[in-house]
Amino acid sequence: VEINLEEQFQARIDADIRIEPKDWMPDAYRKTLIRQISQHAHSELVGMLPEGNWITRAPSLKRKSILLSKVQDEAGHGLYLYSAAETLGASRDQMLADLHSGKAKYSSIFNYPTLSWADMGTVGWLVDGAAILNQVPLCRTSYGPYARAMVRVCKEESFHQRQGFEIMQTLCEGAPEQKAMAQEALNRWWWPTLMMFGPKDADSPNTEQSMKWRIKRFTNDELRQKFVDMMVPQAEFLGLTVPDPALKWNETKQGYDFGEVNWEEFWNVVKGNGMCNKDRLGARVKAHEEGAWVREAALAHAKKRAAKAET
Ligand code: FAQ
Repeated sequence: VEINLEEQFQARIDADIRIEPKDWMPDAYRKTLIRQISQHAHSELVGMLPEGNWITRAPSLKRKSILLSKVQDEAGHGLYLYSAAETLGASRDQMLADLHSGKAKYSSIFNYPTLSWADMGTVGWLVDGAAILNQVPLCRTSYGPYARAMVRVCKEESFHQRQGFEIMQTLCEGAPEQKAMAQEALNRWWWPTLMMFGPKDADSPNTEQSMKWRIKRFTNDELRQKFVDMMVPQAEFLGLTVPDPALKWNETKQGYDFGEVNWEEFWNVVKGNGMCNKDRLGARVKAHEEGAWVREAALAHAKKRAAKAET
């Protein structure tokens, strides 16, 4: 019977019929989704920290209010994603406990420090650019609640990316010192952004199965290539230099050849030894603990209202 169910399940996937929470699904499909969606949710939450660092130091009121709402959007994305993971039977308390204990992963990119205002431009332009490339195909992922959450997330991400690019453009059209700041930020963020797409396909244990299940629509290397091809002309437009001496247009493949990512650095950051891993987790745990009274108050209020409704 089990084999039959599994065949039927794959046939639905192959026909591009969405899988919904109450449908039968293989345990491994459920597990993979909980893994990916919760990591994605954690990334949104931890991803608030590098930019949160600049809210009090934004160069103008306008820049401050834009940055503030961008960071709030990221909190919202985290909440949609935790809800999507809950439809698979994961508990939010457990997911958060796994993040706080260091057991759960989140994107390597958020373990790098944001050292100058130009980093706000670069994070918006490059990091959100990478996020969009990865997430637009996820609007067609096979699991319904994840796909639907991605639609709104992608709309907000494209606004984020535009605002990042606009910061870069302003810096690049400004004083030589401003342009130098933009270049310096690009130099630090370029390679870590390429790492966001994950290990090379040959070293990616999850890609093959996730492609069969249409959780992923493109492989890590395919998305990384698309990203380089999209970003190089934008860097040229800004008058910035991508810090990769191996970067070269390849006429045959109609795309750029580029250098090798430092995979040792990538795994080191994933394992928890990046520049900011300890700071980031520390800040999340502190925020969670300091927010305990809000959760308690909300619960007490809900109980009171339920009791009132009974009488
Ligand atoms: N960092 O076999 P694969 C954002 C792990 S965007 C840390 O290739 P998979 C928006 C991977 O989990 C960022 N770990 O895995 C924003 C796996 O470990 P596991 C978040 C990484 O899942 C912007 C192992 O390596 N976006 O937050 C990374 O098939 C600005 C082997 O890898 C998403 O999460 C990494 N970079 O492919 C917010 C998108 N890469 O679990 C604020 C959804 C890989 O077996 C400011 N996720 N690992 O122990 C995905 O598309 C996929 O999960 C990939 C990885 C592509 C990330």
